[in-house]
Formats: sequence, C-alpha cells, structure tokens
Amino acid sequence: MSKVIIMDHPLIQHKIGIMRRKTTSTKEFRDLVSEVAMLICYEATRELPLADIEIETPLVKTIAHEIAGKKLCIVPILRAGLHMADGILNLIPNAKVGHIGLYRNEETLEPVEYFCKLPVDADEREIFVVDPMLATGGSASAAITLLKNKGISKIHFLCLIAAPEGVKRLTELHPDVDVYIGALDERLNEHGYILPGLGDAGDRIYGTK
Ligand code: U5P
Repeated sequence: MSKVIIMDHPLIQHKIGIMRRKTTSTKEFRDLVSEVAMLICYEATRELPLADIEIETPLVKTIAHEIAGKKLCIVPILRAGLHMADGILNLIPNAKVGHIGLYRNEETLEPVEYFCKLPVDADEREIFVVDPMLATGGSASAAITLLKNKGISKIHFLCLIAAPEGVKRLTELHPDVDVYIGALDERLNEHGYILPGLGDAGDRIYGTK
C-alpha cells in the first residue's frame, strides 16, 4: 500500500495560500514553487538510510553520518515539474536529474509522452518524480509506468496540490509508490483542473498566460 503523506506544516500551508491567489506575480509564484518543493522534499527524504563515517573535527575524531546506499535522482515531469526540481537541488545538489515530457490531451485528459531522458544508472537510484499538480493522476501514473518499464523500482512522487481523484488513481495503479502532497484539495472541475487549486501551474511559473 502507498503511503500518502499530506503536509500539515504551517510554512507549507502559508506559502501554498499565497500561490493560490490570482494576484500573485509570476516571480513570486516561481520562487514559492521552489521553496515549497524544498520543504516537501525535507519530509520525503526523512527515511533515507544513514551510514556512520569517521571524521576529524578541529578538536577530536568523531563519528558523523552521511546518506548511505542508493544515490538520488529527481525526475520532473515537463514543464511544470522543472522548477520543483530546481528547489530540491538546493537541498540535494548531488542528485542527478532525469526529464519526462508529457502533455495532456485536452479532450481525453490522458497524457501523451514526447520526451524521456534519464541518467544511465537511474535503476540504481532512489527516484523522486515531481509535478506541482496531481489532477486526474494520468501524467504521474504514466511517468511512473515509464520508469518501471525501464527497470526502476524505488520511486516516490511529490506534488504541491492534489485532487482526491488523482491520489486514488495513482495509489491504485502504483501501490508501491509513496506520495507526498503539499495540500489535498476538494475535487476536479469538468476540464480536469483542481478546485480550488491555483490554475495551470506551468502557465503561472513561466507567465505564459
Ligand atoms: N495541471 C495544472 N493545474 C491543474 C490541473 C492540472 O497545472 O489544476 C497540469 C499540471 O501541470 C500537471 C498536469 O502536469 O496538468 C497533471 O494533470 P493530470 O495528468 O494529473 O490530470
């Protein structure tokens, strides 16, 4: 069964509240995507295993800790996921980044793949798939299926806002994937937009509308 973790931290709620306002500027919105992604990533990496290493402080030898085992890889779903990846890279600068390009067929609302480029050793890495909005769940599910078809197994999904419909679809199709959500909203409208949501995340990040 997937773990579904909905953030209740006041900083995340406060920042998402600003993002929802239609008067929030493109620059402010973009900065907030990056900040909230960082805060969600902090929670999503809580269970990463640590290894002990011996180091020397200026005073004595001691045991310090470093993240052990698998290295990390962030996989933004283009294009809205890109800015989440930038935020997460502030916390995990050594992570590799893969890209998956999907667009949503506006009639069927189903995702269509147009790009996929992953690190060669992606199957040895812990993967964090990121997309600001989990709406129907079609894009996230398709991206994760694509990764699994390439032999990748340790996958987490991070989003800023999710609709219950998307959470249901993703967790039913991929019960092995843990889902980290900034805020869980009410529902989708007839065009597949999240309500109350924040509109089209890509357009708001890049100022294209
Ligand atoms: N999307 C939004 N805002 C919404 C709903 C969807 O920006 O309110 C975009 C996201 O950019 C995401 C994609 O990449 O649609 C997810 O849609 P879905 O495949 O989950 O339906």
